[in-house]
Amino acid sequence: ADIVSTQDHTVVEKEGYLLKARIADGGKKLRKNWSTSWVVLTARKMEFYKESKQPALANLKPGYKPECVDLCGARIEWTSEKSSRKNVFQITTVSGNEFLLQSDIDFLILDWFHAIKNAIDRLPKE
Ligand code: I3P
Repeated sequence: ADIVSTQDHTVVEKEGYLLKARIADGGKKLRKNWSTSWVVLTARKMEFYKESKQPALANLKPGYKPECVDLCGARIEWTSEKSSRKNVFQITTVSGNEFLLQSDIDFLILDWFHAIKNAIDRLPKE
C-alpha cells in the first residue's frame, strides 16, 4: 500500500535553487528580472517557489499555485546570446512561455539540463 509508483507524476525527480528569469509570457516579451528560485522537477512539469520550504506549505494551502511550466512539447537549449551570464539555458513551452535558468556551478547546471531534457524526451510532444 505504501509503494510509490514511478508512474506517479507528482514524484519529485529533482529540486534545488537556480537563478531564473522569465523572458516571455505567451509569446510576449517580458523585461528580464533574475531571481533565485527553488525549482521542483516532476515528470511533466517544473514548479518555481521562492524558498525550499514553500512546497510543503503549498500542500497545506488549497488554492496556492506556484509558477508552473508544462514540459509537454517544451524545448530546451543552451543560449549564449540571451544573457551576459555563463551557463544559461532556455526552456520554451508550447504556450510561448520562455524561461532562462542559470547557475555559476558547472556540474549543477549540467545536471539540471540533462534532468529536464530527459523529462521532455520521455513526454508526448503535445
Ligand atoms: C537588465 C539586467 C539583467 C541583464 C539585462 C539588463 O537590466 O541588468 O541582469 O541580463 O541584460 O537589461 P534591468 O534590470 O535594467 O532590466 P543578464 O544579467 O542576463 O545579462 P539584457 O538587456 O542584455 O538582457
